[in-house]
Amino acid sequence: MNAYEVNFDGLVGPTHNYGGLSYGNVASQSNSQAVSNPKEAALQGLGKMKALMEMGFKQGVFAPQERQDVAALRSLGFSGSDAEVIAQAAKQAMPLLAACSSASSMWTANSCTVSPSADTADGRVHFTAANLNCKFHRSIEHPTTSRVLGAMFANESVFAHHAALPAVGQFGDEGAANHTRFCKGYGDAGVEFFVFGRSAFDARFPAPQRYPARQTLEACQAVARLHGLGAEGVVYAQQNPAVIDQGVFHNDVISVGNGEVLFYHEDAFLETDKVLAELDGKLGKRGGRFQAVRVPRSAVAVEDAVRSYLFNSQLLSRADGGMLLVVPEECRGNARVWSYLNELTAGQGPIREVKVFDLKQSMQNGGGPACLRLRVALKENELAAVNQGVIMTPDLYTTLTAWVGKHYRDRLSETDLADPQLLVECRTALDELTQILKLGSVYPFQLN
Ligand code: SUG
Repeated sequence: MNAYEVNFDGLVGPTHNYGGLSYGNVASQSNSQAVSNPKEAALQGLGKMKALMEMGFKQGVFAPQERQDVAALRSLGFSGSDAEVIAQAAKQAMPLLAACSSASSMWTANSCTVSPSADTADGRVHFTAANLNCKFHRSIEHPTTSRVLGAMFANESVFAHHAALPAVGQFGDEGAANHTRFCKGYGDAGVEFFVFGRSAFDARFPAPQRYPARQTLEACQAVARLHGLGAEGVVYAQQNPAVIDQGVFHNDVISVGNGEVLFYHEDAFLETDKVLAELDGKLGKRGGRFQAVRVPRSAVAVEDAVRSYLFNSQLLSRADGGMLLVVPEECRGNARVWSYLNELTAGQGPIREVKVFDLKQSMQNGGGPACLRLRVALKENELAAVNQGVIMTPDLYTTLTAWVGKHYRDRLSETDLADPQLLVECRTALDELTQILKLGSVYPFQLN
């Protein structure tokens, strides 16, 4: 049976702004308080989805969340009407209002971890929503994420959904941003690669000194158990704490994998040789030939990787067997990275082509091409079971572009987050979106 990788990209929500909310994420911190352009952000994301669809890749859309999150503000003690809640928060605790206004659900690589059916004990595609427990503004995403995932992948005979892990730092889970799957073909049993930043229960593992390690070993192990993955199909690796301290807050900022290929920076992991040997051995037993493309620090320093987001790229299999790397414009803007990429594609390796996209609005919050997409490997019958309302088509692209044009602002500053009209605009837009994407009622609000 044919199988495909489908990329479900987050549609940027109407409140996209620069809140400076993510300590340890260099871009988020350095663009704090800048004025954002939500309309441009959404159109940049849609532009990438359309381009990939036109290149023949299967593309889906992942709906944004309602923000400002009035229910979260109420849980923190603000009260009255929705407008009063927002006004009180703006007056007394602007950082909380900013956190409850973030459009961060756009980075769907953090929505959940997915195990394709060929890897799982019960032969279903498994999803575990990520608790995103390290940052308050992200920790409020998972209940709605679970509802949206349930509406996209609704058929219980082929899809299994797990709630987020317990919401404590010991089970800190950032979803697919720290998870890669290697396989010969998308429908074959693969090797799932879980990368963690620290262990919560075993002091023998080192931890970063400066910035938080968001993903724990124990979270990775719990997800593997929930998904029914056998030990022969799983490899765990620790991220190098030194790179976390340089701003590599997720593993997808320092490596990306697809098919039989891992594209990684030489400083990405601890015990790299051992990790690569295990991947090679386990993929070999599943009929694959593991290929590691190592980027030396002499060619690209970690700092350049963090600035350009070279590794936060999408590594895609073309029909001819070669691979395409989808990178952000910032890679072309970095002379060392760009010259490395030119050498890479001129060589004999598996990566043959580079395509550049302008995703500046998202990039300024630390979200590149790979953050914006959730990969789901699906067999033909599973793809047919997906809610077809979320599959990108030329018509859907046209509809969504018009929807953004109608509902989104082209300028949002911190003071605008205090505007109760923003909430009305967001609810009106999302109400229409649930009909466009055929999602049913996935949002907590009710329009009167
Ligand atoms: O969690 N930025 C996100 C970026 C997520 C990137 N995702 C992956 N690497 N897969 C984060 O740090 C910044 C929001 C703000 O500052 O307004 C933010 O949440």
